[in-house]
Amino acid sequence: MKQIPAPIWTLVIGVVVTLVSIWAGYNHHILPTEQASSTAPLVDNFFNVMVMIGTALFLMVEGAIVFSMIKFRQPKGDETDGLPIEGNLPLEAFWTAIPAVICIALGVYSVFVFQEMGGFAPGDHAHGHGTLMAQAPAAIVTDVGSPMITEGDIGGQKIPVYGFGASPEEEGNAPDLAVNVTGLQFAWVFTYPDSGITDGELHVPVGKDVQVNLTAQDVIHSFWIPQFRLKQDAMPGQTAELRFVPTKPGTYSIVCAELCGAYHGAMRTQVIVHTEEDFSHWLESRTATSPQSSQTVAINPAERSDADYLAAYSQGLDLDAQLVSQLAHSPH
Ligand SMILES: [Cu+2]
Repeated sequence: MKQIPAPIWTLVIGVVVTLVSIWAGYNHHILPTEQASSTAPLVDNFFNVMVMIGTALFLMVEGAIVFSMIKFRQPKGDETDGLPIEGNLPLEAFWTAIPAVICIALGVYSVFVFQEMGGFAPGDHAHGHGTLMAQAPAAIVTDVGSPMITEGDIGGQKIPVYGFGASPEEEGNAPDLAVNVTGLQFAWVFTYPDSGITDGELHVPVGKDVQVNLTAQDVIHSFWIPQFRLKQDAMPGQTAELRFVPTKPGTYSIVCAELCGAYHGAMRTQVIVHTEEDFSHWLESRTATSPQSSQTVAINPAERSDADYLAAYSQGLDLDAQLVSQLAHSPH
């Protein structure tokens, strides 16, 4: 039988490795399946490409090892040493160059993803001409916790803002909705500067450009929404911005991803992505009803008052008394 020439083998192996790697890149099921924000596909595509490259490298390296183990096995009865091979400059240059090219390409791609996510533009709207000021005069100052947290351009002095700002398409535009978020041991508190609502859960409308202004009252927390593929540290004395567009109505977990104390594990809440109509209903229900009304709590447990929400966490914990009372009597 005629031997199959080496170039044909190389080609066939190359095609098989490529196909298997692409398949693995899209079928690894490592990430949470749901993508619920505009950021999620960007992050996932990047991750998928890394899985593809990783799979190809794994197959080639392991394949070469297994092939060599079989092909170059010591024959029975052969007690001689192997060939004294030392160094192969072209080969070494080749296998140094490939990882270098891969790393640089991934680096460039990651910068592109970072830019698309708004990583280079936190705080940019402070100089923009958007409608934020008209909509939300209190937008830039969180009214929960101390010290007073500001962001953006205050008194001509640029205060550093961390996180993710507007996507390139939205750059210079004000967000559709601003929410101030404070992390404290061991809960998240959400305040809506436009309407004065305070809640223990995050409510956002689908398809809208949402800006979260994130800070912490006591220690560093980390605000993580896995289905949004967003995670940002909440730091005492500093504001971080997270801007995103929720793309899928539903309820998703918000998790503290920074070990912040004894009850860190309980520091969870949820984000409810409403349809636009549901969101305005929620806004109305929250602005029309006094938070002290026990009826609100009784009618819909999902919209418990914040004092109620925090009660579970505050017992025996060192919760800031002022903040809790602020929550209980927050103006509506
Ligand atoms: Cu925490």
